[in-house]
Amino acid sequence: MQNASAGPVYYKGWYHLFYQYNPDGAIWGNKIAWGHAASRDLLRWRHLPVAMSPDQWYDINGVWSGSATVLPDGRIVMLYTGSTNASVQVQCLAFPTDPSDPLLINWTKYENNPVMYPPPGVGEKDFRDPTTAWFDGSDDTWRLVIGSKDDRHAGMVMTYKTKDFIDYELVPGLLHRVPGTGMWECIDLYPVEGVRGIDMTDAVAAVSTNGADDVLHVMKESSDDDRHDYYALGRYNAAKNTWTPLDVDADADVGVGLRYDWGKFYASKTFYDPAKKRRVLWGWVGETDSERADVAKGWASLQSIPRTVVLDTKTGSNLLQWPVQEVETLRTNSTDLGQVTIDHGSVFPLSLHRATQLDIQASFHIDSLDLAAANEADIGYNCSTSGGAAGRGALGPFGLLVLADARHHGGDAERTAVYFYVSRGLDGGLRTHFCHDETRSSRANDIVKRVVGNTVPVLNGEDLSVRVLVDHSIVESFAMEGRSTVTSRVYPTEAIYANAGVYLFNNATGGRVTATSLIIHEMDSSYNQAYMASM
Ligand code: DQQ
Repeated sequence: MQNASAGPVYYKGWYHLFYQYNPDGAIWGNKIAWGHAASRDLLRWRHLPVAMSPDQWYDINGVWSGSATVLPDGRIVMLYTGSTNASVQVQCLAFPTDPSDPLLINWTKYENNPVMYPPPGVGEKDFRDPTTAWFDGSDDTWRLVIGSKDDRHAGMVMTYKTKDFIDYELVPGLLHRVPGTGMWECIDLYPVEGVRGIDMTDAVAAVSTNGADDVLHVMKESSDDDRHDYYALGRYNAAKNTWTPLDVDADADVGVGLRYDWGKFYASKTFYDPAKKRRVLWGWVGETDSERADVAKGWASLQSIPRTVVLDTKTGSNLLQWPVQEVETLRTNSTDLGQVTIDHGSVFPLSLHRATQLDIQASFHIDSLDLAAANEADIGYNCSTSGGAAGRGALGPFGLLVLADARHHGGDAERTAVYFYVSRGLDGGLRTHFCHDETRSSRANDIVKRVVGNTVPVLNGEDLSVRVLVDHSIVESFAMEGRSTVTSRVYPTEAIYANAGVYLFNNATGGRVTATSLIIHEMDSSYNQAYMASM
């Protein structure tokens, strides 16, 4: 079983993914170790030996999540959470045993671990997942943050500073706290700008020298209560140890507002890729079938396709997530279907050679999207509660059916619907929703099937666009250039191999929708191009 990613890092030409791994089975357990894989391109991976096992008093109940910091001289410092023999959460230090090994196969735990204990007032089981550290020139210390919760069920973030990664000092005050959100796992804090990524250390240095904290910083927490990853944009000030959300509305804060992904996506982590000057995000995509099925198949959980993360400079209020460009190297047959108009109440099959692994790029235009139609749009739509792809309205739902039975559609034929639905808000303005309907995705009945999604910002004159990555049992969608994303695990039993198909559909009650552009790339499997052991 794998779970959260831990300590992703780029080192000597290789990307490293460490992840929470139970070598004993397909379920979570008390012997969690760090699994390890490495890649040169984020796509084709070499599985490597377990990097760290629970074998010391301070991590015998689990080598839990953590983060890598690359020091200016190139050395890696790895901080992770150990669950001790008394199940107390402590922070521990480890180093590559052989820094000249680009594969970082062997790891040495620091002899005087642990280096941090839960501070007074913090629960001994509420202190985990240290972040990557960054250098703050204002007092020449490295800073890092750790998530927790207080005794009133508020999620919170504490800052530590250190000069040598051995002695740590708790910085007074909390970096952030949001009532009612419970335990915050796998905190991430990083700067974002438009177009390309910047390193945390560079951003903090810019603030220290310019005195202006104008670089936006994302704060992300993984809510243990509901198992979703929430973020907000804000201003970070290292000297004052403050992070202030841009949007001060209580319902827009970390833990209650924006999510990275509205589907199955949790305990994610980013890292800065110095080779391509970008920030890369990975999420843990768990199973939605039963534990019994996972045990039977002998494995559980995926990592999402790695995503670049930048600020959406058009809206200024959200991130843009997009599959790393390397994904495009897996494209094989590409079909440009040009313009297709879909009448209300109709379904349009697309003729493809193979539809189990796809990269679909589609843009839609509602032909009747004028004021009259807007007045018809229904109020208060909600992806999860408004009837899914079968619930009909004036301006939706319309979009794609993927991993859909190519032999017949409708009724109980298997399909996963990826769609837009335009409705009216209480203020009369239009709202665009982007949703996945998983309820018909499989005939198997031991699966959690839901309708998931949320509103997505659409600016004046923009068509409704989506990129959908399909890979047998996972559908990852990026709406409006990545303003909103939805990931679904689906388990078709009939819409598989040659019987898998793709349809366009428009289930609105009136009007027409035009797919103004529709390009479908069939994708190769990265396994077909795996590294040889000798590489
Ligand atoms: N699970 C890990 C923790 C992390 C959580 C333990 C994420 O480090 O907080 O496996 O699911």
